[in-house]
Amino acid sequence: MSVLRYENNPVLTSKNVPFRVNSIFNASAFKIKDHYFLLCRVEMPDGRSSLVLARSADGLSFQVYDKPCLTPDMHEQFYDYVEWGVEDPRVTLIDGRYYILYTGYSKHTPLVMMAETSDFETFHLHGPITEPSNKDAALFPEKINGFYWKIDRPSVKESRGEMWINKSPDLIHWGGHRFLMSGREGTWEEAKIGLSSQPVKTAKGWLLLYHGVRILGHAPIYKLGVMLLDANEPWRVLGRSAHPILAPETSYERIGDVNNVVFSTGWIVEPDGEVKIYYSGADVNVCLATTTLDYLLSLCE
Ligand code: M1P
Repeated sequence: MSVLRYENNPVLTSKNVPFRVNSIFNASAFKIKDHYFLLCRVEMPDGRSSLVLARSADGLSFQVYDKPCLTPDMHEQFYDYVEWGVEDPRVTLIDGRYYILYTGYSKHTPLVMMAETSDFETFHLHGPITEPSNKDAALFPEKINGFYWKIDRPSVKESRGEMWINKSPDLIHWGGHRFLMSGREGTWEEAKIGLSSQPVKTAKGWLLLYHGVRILGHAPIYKLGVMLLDANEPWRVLGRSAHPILAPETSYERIGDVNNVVFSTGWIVEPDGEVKIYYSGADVNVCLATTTLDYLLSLCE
């Protein structure tokens, strides 16, 4: 087994969006009943990003909604922190409600915002839940040791790129910050790493997708890896893939707004153990690759 690209990739491009955008990419993925949903980042003509939903009956063919559901202008008292866009959503279902962690981009540099919804029509906006600079964040889907847990990536501009983990009694107040993982020197992930998709509970621990970056010449190459955290002590890394599980190879991953990027913010684990990884190529589309939970876990041994 390996990770297989869907033959009809990309599943979404700007041509599938029923309003004017520069691009659609970096989609979080989840299922409601038997329907598949992607919460996608759309870069609007002015260069600022918003979030829009897309829906599918089979996880392959998606219909994009006719307008964004979350925009910078909807943020009212938090506008200062999202003035330049809302980006890269990661959705986690906790106790029947959807919590979206996303990047708020502004003159303050990126930080992590949180919104809560049950229907993706009305949102309770919690505002920033980290200080700047921070991004690449997602919540765990359940309490562990009596606390909610979050992974994020504090970074001062581009000079740091490590994943950290922290906990909260109420999803608002965060503490207990711990270093989680950095990129391995001299490898595909040496420049920086960050969480890709929300943690998934398995019999062996918490499985996570992450991205690693290496700079070749002056340009970054983004690839995907997997890692496994202890079920009860999620700050303990049990294993990680030695090699990337997906790297830019095809023209739709090699050429775009940012060349040589595969970047994911969402995956779905099916009841039979199939894993659908939704990812973006070159920051201009949404693509699909499939694999199995067993294969990804075997890479973390
Ligand atoms: O261009 C690839 C990605 O670069 C950034 O991600 P990170 O800060 O983790 O390196 C983000 O701008 C992301 O949106 C983009 O896809």
